[in-house]
Amino acid sequence: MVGRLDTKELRSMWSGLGMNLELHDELLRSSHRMFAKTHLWQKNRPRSMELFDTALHDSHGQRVAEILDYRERGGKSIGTFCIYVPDEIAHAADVLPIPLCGGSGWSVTYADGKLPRDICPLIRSTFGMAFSGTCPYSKLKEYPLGETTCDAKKKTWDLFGIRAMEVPQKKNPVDRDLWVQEVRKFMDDCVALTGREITAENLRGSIRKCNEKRRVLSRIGDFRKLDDPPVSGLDALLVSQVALNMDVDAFIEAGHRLIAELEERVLAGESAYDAGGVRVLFAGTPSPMGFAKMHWAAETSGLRVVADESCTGIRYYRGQVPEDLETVDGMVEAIADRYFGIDCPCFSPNTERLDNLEEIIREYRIEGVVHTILQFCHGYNVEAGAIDGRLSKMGIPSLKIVSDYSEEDGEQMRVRMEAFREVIEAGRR
Ligand code: BJ8
Repeated sequence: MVGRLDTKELRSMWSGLGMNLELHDELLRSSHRMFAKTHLWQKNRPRSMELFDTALHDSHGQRVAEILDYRERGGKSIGTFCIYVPDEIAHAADVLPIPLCGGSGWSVTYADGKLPRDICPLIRSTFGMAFSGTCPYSKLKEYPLGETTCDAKKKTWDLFGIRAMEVPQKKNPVDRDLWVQEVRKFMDDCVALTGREITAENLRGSIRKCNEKRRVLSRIGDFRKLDDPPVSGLDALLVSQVALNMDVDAFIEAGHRLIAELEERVLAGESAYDAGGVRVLFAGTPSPMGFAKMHWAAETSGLRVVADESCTGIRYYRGQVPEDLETVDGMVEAIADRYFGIDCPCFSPNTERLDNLEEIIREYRIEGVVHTILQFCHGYNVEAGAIDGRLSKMGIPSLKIVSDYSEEDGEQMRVRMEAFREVIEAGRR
């Protein structure tokens, strides 16, 4: 357990990691300003959201100190960029997966010159942080591990010599076999890093822990199905964002505290929202902090974001791994199958996603869908057309917004969200 670091100690830690302190101060100022704007206007937040606010602010500070301490005690870690990397296996081998996806508009231009400007801002932002010396995790890993999802990512791994797991592009039996082999290889690589043998017992323990984390997220999601959700879409998104990097045990504990409070709020009839509002689903690319402006624009325009289907939403926690399997082999296959079920648009065809969306729309009584798409993400952008085909059969209106992590278009987005709310309200009459 690492004691809480004061400002002087944090700065000395960042210097020790070779970071550019001046630029990092700028990055922190920009993130804090953005967070205050997008989240702190909310009037009736659950008290326990403080735990997640702190975890978010700690992601470049106290969390880094925890990981440094863990590594000094002999622990190993790898950097990841996608939810296809199976946490269960990494944890069972005592390897800590650190999510490296950037999500700040501030760092995007620092990738210019090394990456084209007309590719996804998620990739530019991630590498912009590394190139500007503002990513505290640059030195905190044995290696970064990419994955063969979209073209922009694949070519970036090639350019910088980053190894990658092969995620197949189709879901036929032959693709499933390939994926199981990749997961086995990942296990061998993790074991080679730490020398810790993976036994049925430690793998089962790791499966249970990851399942519990998903159960917590799913339970928080369930509260959003209520007529008057006790937690806002903005705060539910924050919980998911934090879940990616927070220590798993600490996250589970904080999640249970939030759940207990939400139960009390439901009994007391306390909602996160004012009366009225239209229930919408956000569908599309992952939403790191730089994209929370979309939730802000919606929830300050009378829309209630009651479900997120993205990798910072239901896609991250849907599907569990059975906990009663006997052998390591059986567990590895079950883990591979759970991850193979993820419905990312990198798959062709991806009808699973349409079916999953239909189910979410029914369960959460969705009145409209907002496609939130990161600029230059062709997978999500093109797939929105297929989704709209399914939505029109269900009589559900949709709105597509393509944007990046910059702050400039926030007001313009609010105008579009307000107009969308009016369309849905008019349809109710
Ligand atoms: S499972 S969505 S985390 S790949 S937004 S970099 S796809 S151009 S992030 Fe993703 Fe895994 Fe799929 Fe989820 Fe490319 Fe699109 Fe950028 Fe993306």
